[in-house]
Amino acid sequence: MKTIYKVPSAITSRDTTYCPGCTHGVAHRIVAELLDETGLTKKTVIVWPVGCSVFGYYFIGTDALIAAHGRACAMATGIKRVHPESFVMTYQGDGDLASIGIAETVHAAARGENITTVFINNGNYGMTGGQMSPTTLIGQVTTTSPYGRKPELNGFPLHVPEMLATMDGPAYIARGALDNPQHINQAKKFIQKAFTAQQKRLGYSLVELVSTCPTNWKMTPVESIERVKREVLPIFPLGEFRAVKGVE
Ligand SMILES: Cc1ncc(C[n+]2csc(CCOP(=O)(O)OP(=O)(O)O)c2C)c(N)n1
Ligand code: SF4
Repeated sequence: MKTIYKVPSAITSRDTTYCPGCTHGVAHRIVAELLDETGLTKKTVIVWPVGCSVFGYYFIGTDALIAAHGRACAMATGIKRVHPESFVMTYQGDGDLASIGIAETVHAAARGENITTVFINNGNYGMTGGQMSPTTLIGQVTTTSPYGRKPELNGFPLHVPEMLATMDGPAYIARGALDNPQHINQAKKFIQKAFTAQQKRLGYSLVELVSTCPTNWKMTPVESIERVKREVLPIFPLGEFRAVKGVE
């Protein structure tokens, strides 16, 4: 029988720790497929965050470190500068990257560090029980916004790609989503371009992935996918926000 779909070799045999319907697993899969396709697995170092993907090194078989909460881009900067021949990625949630780690992210982007970030935006702090994060939507109920996020109290959602795209350092900035096959294929293409940016030493690259957290959203997996389409994508539009010459 012809094999038309198989587990990428960069994925390990460990069962993941993710909840049913969580799109962290989908994000892992497309990163692993690209590592296979580019032949980069053996020279890759992934800096994992604090958050639900803290055990990511069990699931994707590259060299790996875990950064203190939010510090992934700072750690990746050091690794890449000391080992410029390595392919260096960070994988971070919205609490990790956009809250406690926003300074490290912005300055890595401003410096044009030759590293790649995969940014999982599920609109809350998943691991710690669903607190409000910088990307929580206006009106969204979380454990720390029980009456819904209010702009006068909590401010507005942070649009990380749009913000970074105003800077000179980044080579490639995009936002994809993981809610349907078309979007997953598009997200993979975006990450492939981010990989190209680093391989050609063009500067910092980041791809945000609009993701689900059914457990803390208190929804079924199907309801959480429907919520992404209905509520999240109108606020976080998909597309490429910056691509310098040479990224393809
Ligand atoms: C310095 C520090 N502050 C706070 C925490 C607690 N903490 C652990 S995970 C987390 C949030 C993770 O949320 P996110 O980055 O959105 O990732 P997700 O779990 O949703 O994938 C927090 C606040 C910590 N571990 N270290
Ligand atoms: S808590 Fe949310 S982000 Fe964490 S594994 Fe479960 S569904 Fe995924």
